[in-house]
Amino acid sequence: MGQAEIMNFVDGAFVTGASTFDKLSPVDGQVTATVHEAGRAEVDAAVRAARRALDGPWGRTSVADRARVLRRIADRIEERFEDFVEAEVRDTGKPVAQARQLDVARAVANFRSFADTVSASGLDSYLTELPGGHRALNYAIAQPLGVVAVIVPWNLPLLLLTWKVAPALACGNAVVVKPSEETPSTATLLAEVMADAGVPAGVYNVVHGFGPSSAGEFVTTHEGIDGVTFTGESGTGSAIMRAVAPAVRPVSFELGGKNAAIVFADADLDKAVDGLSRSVFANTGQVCLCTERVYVQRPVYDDVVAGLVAKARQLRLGRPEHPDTTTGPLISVAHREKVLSYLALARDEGAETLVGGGVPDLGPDLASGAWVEPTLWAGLDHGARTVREEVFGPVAALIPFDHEEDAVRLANDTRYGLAAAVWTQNLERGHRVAQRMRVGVAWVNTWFLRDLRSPFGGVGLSGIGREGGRHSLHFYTQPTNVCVQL
Ligand code: NAD
Ligand code: 6OD
Repeated sequence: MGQAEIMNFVDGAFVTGASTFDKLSPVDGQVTATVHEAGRAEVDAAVRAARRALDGPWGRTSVADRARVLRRIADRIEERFEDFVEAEVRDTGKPVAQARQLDVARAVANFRSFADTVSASGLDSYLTELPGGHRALNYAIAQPLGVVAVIVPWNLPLLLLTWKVAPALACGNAVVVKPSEETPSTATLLAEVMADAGVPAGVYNVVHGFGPSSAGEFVTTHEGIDGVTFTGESGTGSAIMRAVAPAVRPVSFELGGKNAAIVFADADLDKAVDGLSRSVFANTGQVCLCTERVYVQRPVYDDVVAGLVAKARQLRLGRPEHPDTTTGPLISVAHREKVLSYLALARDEGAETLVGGGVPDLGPDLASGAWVEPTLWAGLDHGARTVREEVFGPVAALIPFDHEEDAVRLANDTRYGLAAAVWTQNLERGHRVAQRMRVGVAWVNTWFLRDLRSPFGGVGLSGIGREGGRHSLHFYTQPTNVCVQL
C-alpha cells in the first residue's frame, strides 16, 4: 500500500499546513500517510472562506436546491464507494466488510436522510388574536447557524462526520471540519466529492491536526465560528465548552458512555447472547454505544457467561482484507496502552478474567499493531473503576442481579447516560425498563438499530442536545420570528 499525502482543504483547494505528521497503520505500525497539520493561519483561512461562502450564492440557496446537492453528494460517495472503504480501512484497520456495511453505507444514508428531512420541514406560524378584534401573524423563518466547527473522533470517522455535515449543509451552513488526527483520510476524500457534487468553494473546509495547541483548539477558539458540533470524549467536550464560553457559542455534544445491558431470565438467550456479543465487541469495542456492563438475572447468569465467552473465542483477529476477519486492532498503540491499563486494573480490582486479558500473538507481521484480546470479566464490584469508567475497547464486566429494581438501579448508577439495551421476551417489562433508563437511547431486544429521524444523544457526561431528523435542524438553524400586525 503506497504512502498518501493528506492536505487541508480550504476555500475549494487542497493546501499544505504549518507542519506535517505521520499517520501509522494500527494493523502493523507502518506509516501510511503524511498529514499536513493546519496552523492558526490555515484555520483562519478556512473560517474566512466559510464566511465568504455564506455571504455568497450558497447563503441564498433554496431548501430544494440544498436537498438536491445532498442527494448528489450521496450519489458521488456511492460512485467512489470502494475508495472510501479503502481509505477508512487504511486509517482504522477495521474489517473491510464492516467499512462497507456500516461506515460508508451510513455516509450515503446520512446525506439522503437529511435531504428528506429538510425537504419535509416546516416552521411555526400563529395567528394571534388581539383585543378589539385585531390580529397579528407570527411566523418563524430558519436562518443557518452560520460557520459551524465540526470536530469528530476516529472510531466511525466518515459515519460520524457525515452525520453532522449532512444536516449542517441541509440547513445552509458552511463548515470547518477537524477530523481526528488518527483518521484524516475520508474527510479529505469527501472534499473531492463535494467539489464534484457542485458544493461551492468555502462551504466544506477540512483542517487537519490534533486538539490542544493545534487545529482543534484553533478552530474552537476562533472568533469567526458560530457554533461547535462535537463527538468525542467527555473531557474534550468540557475543554471545548471552556473554549467557546467567552464568545457564548452554542454546542452540540455526543460524548462518552459506560453503557449497560440488562438480560432478564425470560430473554431469548440465543438472541440475547448474539446481540450482546455484537454490542460488546463491534468495532473492537470502539463504538460509543458499546456495552461495557452486562447485568444478568441470576438464573441465567451461567448460561449467558458461557454463551458470551464462546462468542468471544469465535472472533477472528487479523488483517482487515482477510474475509474471515471479524475484529480489527484498536486505533493506535497509545489507545492500546489505555485499554491495557484497564486490563491490569481489573486484575487489581479482583476480576476473574473469563476470556482474553492481554495482547494476542498474531505473528511477526502484526507485532507492531495495536492488537488486544477481546476480554470479559466476572467478579467485579459495582463500585470498581473498571465498572464505572469508559474503557473504549473490547471489554465488558458481567454482573449478576436478582430483581428488576436492582438492575434498573445498577444500570442507572453512572455519571454517563448514552445508551442501554434490555433483553426480555416480556414486552411489558421491556417497555417499562427501557423507559426507566437514564439515557438518550434505549434498545429492547436489539442494539445499534438506527432510524436517522429519531433523536440521538446522551445525558450526564454523555452529551448535550440531540441530533437526528428535526433535532439536527434545530441545532443547525437559528429561527427568527417575524410578527406582522394585520
Ligand atoms: P477525543 O475527544 O480525544 O477526540 C475527538 C476529536 O476532538 C478529535 O478530532 C481530536 O483531535 C479533537 N480534540 C481533542 N482535544 C481537543 C480540544 N481541546 N479542542 C478541540 N478539539 C479537540 O475522542 P476520541 O479518542 O477521538 O474518540 C473516542 C471518544 O469519543 C470516546 O469517549 C467515545 O465514547 C466518544 N464517542 C462518542 C460518540 C457519541 O455519539 N456519543 C460517538 C463516537 C465516539
Ligand atoms: O448512529 C449514529 O448516528 C451515531 N451518531 C452513532 C454513534 C456511534 C458512536 O460511536
